Amino acid sequence: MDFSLPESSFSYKSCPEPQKIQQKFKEIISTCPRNSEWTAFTDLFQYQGYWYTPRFLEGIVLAQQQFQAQPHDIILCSHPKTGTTWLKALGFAIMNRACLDDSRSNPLSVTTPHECVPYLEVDLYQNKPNRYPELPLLATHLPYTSLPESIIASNCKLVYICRDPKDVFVSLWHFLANVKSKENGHFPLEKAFELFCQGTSKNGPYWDHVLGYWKASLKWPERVLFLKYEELKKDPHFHVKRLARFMGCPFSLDEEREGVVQKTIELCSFQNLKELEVNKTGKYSIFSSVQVDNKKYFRKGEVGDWKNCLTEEMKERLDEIAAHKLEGSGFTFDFQ
Ligand code: PAP
Repeated sequence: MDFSLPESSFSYKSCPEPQKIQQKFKEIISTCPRNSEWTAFTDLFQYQGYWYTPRFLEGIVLAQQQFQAQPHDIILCSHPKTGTTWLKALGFAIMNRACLDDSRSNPLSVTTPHECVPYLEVDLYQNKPNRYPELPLLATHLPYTSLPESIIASNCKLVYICRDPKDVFVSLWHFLANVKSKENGHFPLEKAFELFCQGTSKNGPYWDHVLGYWKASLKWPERVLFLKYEELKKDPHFHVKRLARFMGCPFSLDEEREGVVQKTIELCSFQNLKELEVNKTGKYSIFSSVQVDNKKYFRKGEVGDWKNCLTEEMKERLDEIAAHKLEGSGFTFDFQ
């Protein structure tokens, strides 16, 4: 596969009526519920039951209006901080395993996983085509019920990853912690926790996000693969093979014998990715004016790090909320 990024290879329809979409976005943002307590850059806006920053919301409206999924597309879906970066790396490595041996030209060694697999809502919004033309992988933080209609209609495959809510919250809080709040102070853990519990956090409520994909995976198991971060950590060999099979590119017996599964796991491991120069010093442009240090996507990569941040009371509360919200669904988190 040619790993050079073409200037304009996007498979999205070019936007025929930008003003109409801009108008729709303005209408939505002027009428939807608004919350001023969430930290950092801006208020959050509630759209179709979930909370977003205005920039993401604009990208979502664009994606919903414009995105044309292809039947062979594979969309990597997740709530923020549940293992997106890892899943992007694994998806990319599995699909391109025949050409990843040369570490100098291997994209996963020289670019961050976020550049290997673009975000649907972010990249559409940015209008900066950066999709590998032969690679059917895209990622999104959108909840199942807000996915563009063409994704559902095209029958393309979805892979979802979820994680213990306590670790999701702690990861999210650390990510935001050194971003200044509107009052120019840090975002207090207790305040962030309260909002996360209420579901008023970026892309929240988290449990609704999980439930949407969980139900879809029960209904259409051949179309929606549901993964848990904790299970992937515990038995990467099993789940990486499962992922490859689901994506339509199973590992052959020869590949298994030659250790290709293990190599893929090691290439995408937290330790390997974290130590790469690009992930230690590089930056990822979420939007043209917002750059994030790549190293912020590689903090600890552990199961149960919440124990270093949350009190027993906070643990009980979050576990209880999650158990209550998921009651009757047949789904449980792997609580640690
Ligand atoms: P995003 O939604 O902003 O892209 P996402 O990748 O979903 O973030 O989550 C980041 C978390 O995944 C971080 O967790 P932590 O804060 O608890 O440490 C990050 O360390 C972890 N992570 C990143 N890459 C990997 C990996 N290869 N293996 C395991 N965990 C990883």
